[in-house]
Order: sequence, then C-alpha cells, then structure tokens
Amino acid sequence: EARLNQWYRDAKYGAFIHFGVYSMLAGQYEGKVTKGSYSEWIRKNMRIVPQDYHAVAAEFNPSEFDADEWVHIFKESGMKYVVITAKHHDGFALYDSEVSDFNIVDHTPFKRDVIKELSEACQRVGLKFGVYYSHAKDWDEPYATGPLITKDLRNLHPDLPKDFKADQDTYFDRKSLPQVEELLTNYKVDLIWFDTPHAMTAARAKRFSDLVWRLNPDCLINSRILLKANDIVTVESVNYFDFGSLRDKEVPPTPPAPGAIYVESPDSVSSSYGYKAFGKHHYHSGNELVERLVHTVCNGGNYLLNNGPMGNGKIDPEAVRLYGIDGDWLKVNG
Ligand code: FUL
Repeated sequence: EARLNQWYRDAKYGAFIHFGVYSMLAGQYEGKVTKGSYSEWIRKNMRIVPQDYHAVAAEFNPSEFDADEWVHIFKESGMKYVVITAKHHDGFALYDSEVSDFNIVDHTPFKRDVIKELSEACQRVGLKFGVYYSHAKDWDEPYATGPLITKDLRNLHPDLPKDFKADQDTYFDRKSLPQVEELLTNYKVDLIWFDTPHAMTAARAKRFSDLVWRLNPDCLINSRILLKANDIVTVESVNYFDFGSLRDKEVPPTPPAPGAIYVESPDSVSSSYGYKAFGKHHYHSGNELVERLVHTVCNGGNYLLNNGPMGNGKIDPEAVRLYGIDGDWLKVNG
C-alpha cells in the first residue's frame, strides 16, 4: 500500500523538541550538576529514585506554554514538520494517558495535554506533526531494563523485591504498545520517531509497526524502531555526524515507492537535547547550523533540528535566535 509520504520528501527541515520534567531541572538536581551532556538523561545519570523523580514531576508547571507561539517560531524558521517527545526514557508522558498516570495531566499541577495542544496548533498552520516515543527504554518501569545491568536497575529502583525479574515483553504489553496505540488513536500523528532500540528483535519491532500501520497506514516510522530496520521503516534517522557516509545512498525515486527510505538527520542547537542551564553545555554557531542544514538537504535528507524548551514552557531564547538564523538564510536562498 502506497504511503502518502510526499510531504516528507518535500519537507527538508523540521523542529525536534525535547520537553519534559528534565526541562525544569535543566541539568541540576538538589544543587548538583548532572554528569554527561544530555539534560534529558538526568534521572539515570543522577540515579534519581522513583519517589524523588515523581516528586520533581509533581512540580512541573510550564504555565507559559503556548502552542501557537511555538509553531509560529517554527514556521517563521522555514520548518515544515515538528517531532516532540511524547515520552522520553524517563517514562513521563507529555499527554493524557490512560495507560500510565505518570503523565502531564494526571501527575502535574499544569494538567494540560501538550501533545494535544501542539498537534492542533500544527494543524492550524499546516505543519506536519510527529511524536518521539522511547519504546524500549523506560526508567520508570523496572520491566523495561534493556541493556541496563542489574546494578543500574537497582540504582533506579532500589525497592524492587530481590527475586524481581525484568522482562522487556511485559513492558511492551503493559505500557509501550498501549501508549503507542493511544497516541495513534487520540492524535493526528504523521510520523512516529522511535529511539534507542535496545532489546528490539525483528519480531518485536513488527508488533510496533503492525500496530502503527493498522491505526494509520500513512504514518511514517523512523529507523530507530530496530537496528538495521531498513525493510520496515520509511525514514532512516542518522546523526548529523554520520551523514557523510550516506552520500552515495540512492536518493528515493519520485513518486516514492511504498516503504521507500528517506534519510533524516536529527541534530540539536546545543550539546544537549533537553534544556540545560547548568554544567557543561554549549550552543553551536549559526554558521555551523546553516552548514549542517545545507549539507543534509544537499544529500537528499531532512534536517530535524532540536530545541529544548525551558521548564516554564517558553522556547529557549538562544534556540529562537539560532532557528532564526537558519530561517533568514532560507528566506534569502530558498
Ligand atoms: C538519543 C537519546 O538517548 C537522546 O536523549 C536524544 O533523545 C537523542 C535524539 O537520541 O538516542
């Protein structure tokens, strides 16, 4: 069945968004700065136990969030689609989920469904809408250990019974697949962006792709559903720095064949995906980002440039400035 993915071929440039409880922490917890460059990894890197991370989440209140303001910035910057973290590795859902209470509506004073508001704002201005979903890794859910060694699992969940046995399939059945089903059912999703496919076998990945395409045959799926997922995905997501090696890859034919692979390069305006105000962190220069955008697009790919909004719900002003530089360049150079 042909997928209506011409929009993706034409898109060239999109906004990636990492937003969640970690945005509020901004790289620091209880006065200590997190190790590692990614602020969205703070739960694992600082070994924050469930009770404590849930307490932090209960204070998450991005009261200045305005979906229309966000999409205005993306549109002005020449972006054609948006991909936002519906759930990152910390297990917190940015939408109203019946599957897990650990979500923005049930667990925070904010109580608003960011995925709903953003997807509707995107539709109003004609931007395509995608969700990032960490399908294999979930630090809120002991069953989903993936490559976590026992020590890591015990660090994150010290109160587990001694005889507890992790089981990735139990996690898929109880949380991951049902949440993907919710997302595809309750929102208009044009692209689902899976990530870190540890513990994924071809058979497990097929459960996800079958589910997605049963609910929405036009939904694009990226390659991080499974390592070497070429036969089932429509979008191959490779980091910007790997992109050079894809130069010789065959550019998809027009009109796109069913299941054709489109190349995309996810990248961030800074050395973190989640917003970071503390610890080691740097932003890339405007020139560098324009060069990355051009390089990616000239190689037949889409450039998915991330910003990490702040805990108050506003887009980081430095990201606005850097997006604007790309936007100005596009206005002059097409
Ligand atoms: C990685 C994740 O572990 C990072 O936190 C981020 O989401 C990046 C886009 O992908 O695999």
